[in-house]
Amino acid sequence: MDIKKICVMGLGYIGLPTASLLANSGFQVVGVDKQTRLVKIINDGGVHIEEPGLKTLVNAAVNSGFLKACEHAEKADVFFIAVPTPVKEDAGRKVVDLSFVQAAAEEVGDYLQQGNLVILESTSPPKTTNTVVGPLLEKRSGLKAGNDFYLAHCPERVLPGNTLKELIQNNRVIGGINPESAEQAHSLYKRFVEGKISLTDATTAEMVKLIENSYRDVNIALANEIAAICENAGIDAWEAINLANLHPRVHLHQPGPGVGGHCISVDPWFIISEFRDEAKMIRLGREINECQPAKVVQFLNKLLKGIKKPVVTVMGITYKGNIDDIRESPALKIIDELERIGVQVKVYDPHVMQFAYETNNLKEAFRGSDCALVLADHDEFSFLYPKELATLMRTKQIYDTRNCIERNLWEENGFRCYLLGQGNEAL
Ligand code: SAJ
Repeated sequence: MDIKKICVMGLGYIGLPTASLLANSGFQVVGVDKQTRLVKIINDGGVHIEEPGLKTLVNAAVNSGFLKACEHAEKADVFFIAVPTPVKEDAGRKVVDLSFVQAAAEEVGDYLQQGNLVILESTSPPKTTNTVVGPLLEKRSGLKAGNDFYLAHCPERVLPGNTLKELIQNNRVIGGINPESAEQAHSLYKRFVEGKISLTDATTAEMVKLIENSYRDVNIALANEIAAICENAGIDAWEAINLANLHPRVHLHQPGPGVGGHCISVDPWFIISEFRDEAKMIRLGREINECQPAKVVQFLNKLLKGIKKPVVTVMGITYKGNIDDIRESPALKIIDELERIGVQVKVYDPHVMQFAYETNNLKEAFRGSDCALVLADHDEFSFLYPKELATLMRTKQIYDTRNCIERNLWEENGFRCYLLGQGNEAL
């Protein structure tokens, strides 16, 4: 198949890096997004998300004329669908919201031609490619999937914060609706992927992606449970987990204030909602992780006991460190709950410019505070100067839920330091 032009539906955390990588690989790329503001930013060579190296890549792609952003699809040889698949509440149950995938598939269907290849990259429940995307494409185009055009699912696997490297280096799984579709997708991916590419059917590929994120969610839940046990037993969970991980067949993840982001906190629901009887452990993992923010507030409450009109400085509101993404961040639940119980919250996050709550500069966030609460492990936090911050605070305490601060330094400057997952006899 001679590929000259590629249309990428969705210019978010996956679509934009993919589109710019393809453009810089010499393909003519049209990136499609429904947000006018975003289309303009990209066509001006800018980016709307923080991701190392992305701005340079987008700038080069736009300036070379190989990438343009539009609000509507165009005829092309290949179509990528990289739109969000969030969860929604339906009769009290969390189920996948496929509306963005459906809308993208319908639009692609309008431009689809004989011999084209369509690739679904969005994380999707098993059978979505075969029973949702395929039929919509067929209906809108009048063509037959597998005969007139190729269709494959190739789930994205990149880690935000390391996207550009992982887009090229990660191993990939490609699932075709038939072997020819998988082969066609393979011939495209091998032009920019250095990792191993494995071919399978579309439904297996969908399941593989959900298994990966469910594995990580359950593993983090186990770490969070171990943290609670260690707190009770007066042991440092971080040390215990690190030591256990020295075993060649143990790979425990880290505890924290909860699991956020648009993937790990979302994707396990795609399995739970469809396989209610079977997905027992995956559900429990989700429940444990969803309870972490409440546990953080519970512990914080002990530190604020006896303080009238307590003030807390939240350090980092993103779902993890060194990114600007606040989607599903545990910080949101924690701040809401603190405000509900009458704690004044001051937010400091050097990565986030816009937030539902007012963000403060560093000094303002620490002024009059009774406890600093570290929720995201931004690198900047290890360069803070506790001596100066100590003079601003009313009560010198810091509660680190990520094990990322230079504890000795804070203690030397008069702070009482608390760590999630570490037993503390004084409390
Ligand atoms: N977290 C912990 N403890 C850990 C690791 C993570 O509490 O040991 C928390 C983080 O703080 C964060 C959440 O989990 O709140 C998720 O972060 P993450 O770094 O585990 O994952 P994501 O959501 O940024 O990206 C994941 C990745 N999946 C896997 O590693 C299996 C990525 O490769 C996927 O492409 C991405 O989901 C996705 O788009 O599905």
